[in-house]
Amino acid sequence: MAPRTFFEQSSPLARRELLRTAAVGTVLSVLGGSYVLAGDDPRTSQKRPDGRIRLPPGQRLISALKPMGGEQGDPSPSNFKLRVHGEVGAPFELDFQGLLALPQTEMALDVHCVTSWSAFDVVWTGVRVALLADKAKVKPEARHVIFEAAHGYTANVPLAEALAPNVLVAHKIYGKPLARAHGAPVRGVVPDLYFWKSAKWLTGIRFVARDQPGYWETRGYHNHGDPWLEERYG
Ligand SMILES: Nc1nc2c(c(=O)[nH]1)N[C@H]1C(S)=C(S)[C@@H](COP(=O)(O)O)O[C@H]1N2
Ligand SMILES: [Mo]
Repeated sequence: MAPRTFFEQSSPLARRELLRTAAVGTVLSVLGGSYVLAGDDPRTSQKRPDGRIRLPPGQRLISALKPMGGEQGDPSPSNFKLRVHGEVGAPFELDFQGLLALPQTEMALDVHCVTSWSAFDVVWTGVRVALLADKAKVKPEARHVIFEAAHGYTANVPLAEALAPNVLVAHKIYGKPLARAHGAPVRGVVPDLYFWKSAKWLTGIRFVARDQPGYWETRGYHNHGDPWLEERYG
């Protein structure tokens, strides 16, 4: 028999007591039956390859990205230009066709918004920032990457973290072009930092020697933004 939820048959007081004492994913034995805590998704307590628990502390899982706003850029692929520049030996510019002509990566990645929602297995398609860095011949002086977006929005990421294989310049989500609200035509995706680091309406990738706190980092948010360390506020 499939386990029923404890909530289907418990009083509000019992629920409260239970929630106070039971951890996420707890399987309960009640009157001989077995019950899984309602609202829990077993994926939240999985271990990642890096050993961390999949759902960072203080986050709750939702089923899809929430559009979080921001000053939108031009969504038209034909007007798109991406500058790859800064501390590099071979700066270049890509138009949308140029981006598509590079080797593409498709990955299911979890994202974590500082407002406390997370979404699992969001499928992105795009080009690795590491590949753009190689192509631009990043100089040894470079230590940080500034993701540049429409209307002056920026987000800073340490170089080593920006070169991780799951950091993308993405143009598709679940195999379809990005919606305008989610950054069309192209956005950054930096899944292991809070989602404000994933700049929508991307216009540039700039490699810099000295760190340069970006839009939210200069407005009270943490300079780094690691969800597992709850680096929410600066
Ligand atoms: N250009 C730009 N990028 C941005 C933002 C923004 O305001 N402007 N907001 C950030 C924040 S705070 C979050 S949580 C995510 C939200 O992305 P979504 O709207 O696709 O969920 O985008 C990030 N990227
Ligand atoms: Mo956010």
